[in-house]
Amino acid sequence: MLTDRSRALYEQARKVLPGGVDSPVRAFRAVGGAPLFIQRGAGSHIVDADGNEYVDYVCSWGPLILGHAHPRVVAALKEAVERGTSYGAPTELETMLAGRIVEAMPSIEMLRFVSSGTEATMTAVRLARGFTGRDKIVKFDGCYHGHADGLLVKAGSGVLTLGAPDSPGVPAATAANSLSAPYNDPATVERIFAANPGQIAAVIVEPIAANMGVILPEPGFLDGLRSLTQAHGSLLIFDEVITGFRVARGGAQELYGIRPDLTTLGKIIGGGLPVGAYGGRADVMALMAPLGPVYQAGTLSGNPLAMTAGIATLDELARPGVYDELERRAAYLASGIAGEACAAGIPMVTTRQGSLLTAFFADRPVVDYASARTADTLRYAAFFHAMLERGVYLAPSQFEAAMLSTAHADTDIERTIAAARGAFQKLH
Ligand code: KE4
Repeated sequence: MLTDRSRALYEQARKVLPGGVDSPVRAFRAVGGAPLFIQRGAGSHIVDADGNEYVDYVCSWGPLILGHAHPRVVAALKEAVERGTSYGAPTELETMLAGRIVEAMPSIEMLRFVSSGTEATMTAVRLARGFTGRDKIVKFDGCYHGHADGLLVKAGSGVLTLGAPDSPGVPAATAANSLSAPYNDPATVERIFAANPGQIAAVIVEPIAANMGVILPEPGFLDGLRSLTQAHGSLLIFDEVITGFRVARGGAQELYGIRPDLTTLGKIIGGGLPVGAYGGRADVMALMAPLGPVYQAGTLSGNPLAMTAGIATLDELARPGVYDELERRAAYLASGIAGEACAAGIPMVTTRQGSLLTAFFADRPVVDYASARTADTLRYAAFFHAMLERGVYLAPSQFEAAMLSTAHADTDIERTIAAARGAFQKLH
């Protein structure tokens, strides 16, 4: 597989961008080798700078649930860009996209758009602190909520991939207000509340963890958090930046029937353009400036092009049967890969919810950060490269999720399963 052009571009990039990338997980540090520079995407495929084509299971880390350059999204953007790119003033588009989100997630009575998931979670935490007058928050080991200071404590995704769950530069005083518990461990959360009476503003959780690989909530976990936060006058924040419109139209809160106080969104609601959102109870959102005293602002918040891409994406997702089809194809993929691993005698644990999945090179159930860390990351790295050579682009880290789009056809799944068969032979 020729990658000379990517390598040359990587050398140029490294001279001006730290690590040659604008987001660490793209640097292939966890799997070794140099990152591929991508030239274009179409449907379920991407093409790199050397012309190599791959079935893409990163999907831009989640936004592209319709695949690359979906005709409906492209047409809407082409038409919108002729009217300008940003006004710094309200547009009807924001109300239109907000209406679609509120209709899909009834717990969100009001919301505000920002430009990234990080901005959404950072602001949701500030709002919870403003609403409760309390400073402490509870998060979970291995969950990732973007790179705001207080949330880079025992975080997942890129920080976990780089083996540095806590980042330098976060003041100790800030980190001290972020208490972290093991995922799927409500008893520890209970102990944290007992030890910090009247001090916890919120619990923020990925209702399905997807930043230490995909880990499903065990029965009672999310209900337990809902009851605990209610009992202690704290807010429950569901970080659905990945799961929102991914695992169901109404996100994980629809699947599990939980009504959080605040929800954060991103990725899919922007259709591949920069968007985040936070929202929830109207009485809580009423604290946001200019209505109330809690401040948050953004030059490109509610950007008309991003709103346009989001509206086109959510409208396409509203078609009957879209999620059933995603479920069928993802189940086919997961069972196919698991079957090949079993046939090759390679221990593998596959976790999946809809079109969000992870194949752990592990020999025991993966239910939290500690068990996720038992996965054989060297074997994952070898698998990653063997799949790349066979035209399949997986997440360059064991601790990320694979995602399918509506563009992934059965032929893509069959090609991927065949590639896995060959890759597993190489792993012996
Ligand atoms: P962004 O600031 O990257 O838009 O969103 C932060 C964020 C918040 N919450 C959850 C649950 C998230 O997964 C993320 C970001 N996800 C990672 C991938 N696991 C983004 C990829 C990257 O960092 O390059």
